[in-house]
Amino acid sequence: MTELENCMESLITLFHRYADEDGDGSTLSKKELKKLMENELPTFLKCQKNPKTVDNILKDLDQNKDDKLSFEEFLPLIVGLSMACEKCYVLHQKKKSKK
Ligand SMILES: [Ca+2]
Ligand SMILES: [Ca+2]
Repeated sequence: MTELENCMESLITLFHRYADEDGDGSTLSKKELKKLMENELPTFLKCQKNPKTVDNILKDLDQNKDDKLSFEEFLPLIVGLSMACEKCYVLHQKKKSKK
């Protein structure tokens, strides 16, 4: 498998590892989303001062308003975070090349 294929597989595996916990493996409940973020995105969660961060994220992403996130609804979170990370990465690279 290629690097990108591996990334996609990891993302899918990760989603289902947490989504499967309550027996409904097709969606992340709020509890499952919270656990996923605490375990997999601790740095991001620490930067957020608001204790309601997970609730807000769920509300933002939940398009069909069932209080759960399908894989499709979950992806924009990863995309958004990746875009933020990429900005940091570019900045970091620029700093390095200045030296
Ligand atoms: Ca679930
Ligand atoms: Ca939903």
